Amino acid sequence: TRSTERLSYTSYHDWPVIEEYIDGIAHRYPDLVKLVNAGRTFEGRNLKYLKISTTNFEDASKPVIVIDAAIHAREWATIPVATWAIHKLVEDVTEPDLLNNFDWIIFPVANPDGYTFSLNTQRFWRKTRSIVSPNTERCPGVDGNRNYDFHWNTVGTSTNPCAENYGGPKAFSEIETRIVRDILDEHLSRISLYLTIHSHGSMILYPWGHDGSLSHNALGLHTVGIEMANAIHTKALSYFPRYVVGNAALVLRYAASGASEDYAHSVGVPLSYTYELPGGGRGFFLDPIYIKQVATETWEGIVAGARKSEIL
Ligand code: ING
Ligand code: ZN
Repeated sequence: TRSTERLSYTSYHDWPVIEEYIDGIAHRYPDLVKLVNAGRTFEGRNLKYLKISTTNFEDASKPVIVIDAAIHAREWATIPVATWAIHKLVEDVTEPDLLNNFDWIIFPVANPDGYTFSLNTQRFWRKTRSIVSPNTERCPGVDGNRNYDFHWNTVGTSTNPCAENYGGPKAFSEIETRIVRDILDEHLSRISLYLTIHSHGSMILYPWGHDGSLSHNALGLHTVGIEMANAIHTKALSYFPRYVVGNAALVLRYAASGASEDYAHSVGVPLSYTYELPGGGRGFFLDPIYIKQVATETWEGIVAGARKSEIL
């Protein structure tokens, strides 16, 4: 049964509830939203994303903004940020220019197997749940943010399947990352902004994360990053720390390769960022009382990033 309900922002929802919401949105707004069933996870869940367009997405007439969330299982707060973006583009349109001037691809739960395992079994689970060869049965899963094919398996990543940052047996071993790769590939010429939503740390990070060097578009990346952070701050709680904007490796003080943000930029997306949401003092356990706050303030950042991406 498809839900006609809006999603609540006072608690975390499990994957079936979010899946029903995604299906329901596509069903209720067929002129605006197209559901893409892009594949199945190792454990058999459907990997679903939404294409949102006021015209025909396939006309390829507008810039595209791509957002993914929850590639890391334990980063629960990233999911309501993605579903709130859907809500603001479809159910409660207060910024019509964002809908009229852009096409959107939103992939709200990139790793539903891992998310489900984190909800039910092991709160701090980060990876997917795939068993990539018989010898990894003891330690399933690959770190989706080390699995992209850009300087894959070189730094800040592990070849040990039991490690949290295991990069996988090869680049793009995971269906979850191949789907994002294929989205980028299919729409590359018109993707103006790519955001991968993580938690936590109140940071907006940009390439290159694998070595701390700056890209040809560093000035644009930094300028738009600051604009997004400033926009978030117009709605943020004074209790939350200010966002820090900068190169991923420099801000984090560790380099890591195979991340989606670096990959997207390497293939030609001009503006590519990792958002590290606020933890509200409790890290991955962002208190449910702050879900709505984080969802709404982060939306301001997305709005600012989209508008700036059009100008640059
Ligand atoms: N943080 C990211 C991680 O995968 C990151 C940070 C972004 C590293 C971009 C490298 C490049 O470690 C979280 N919270 O997962
Ligand atoms: Zn993460």
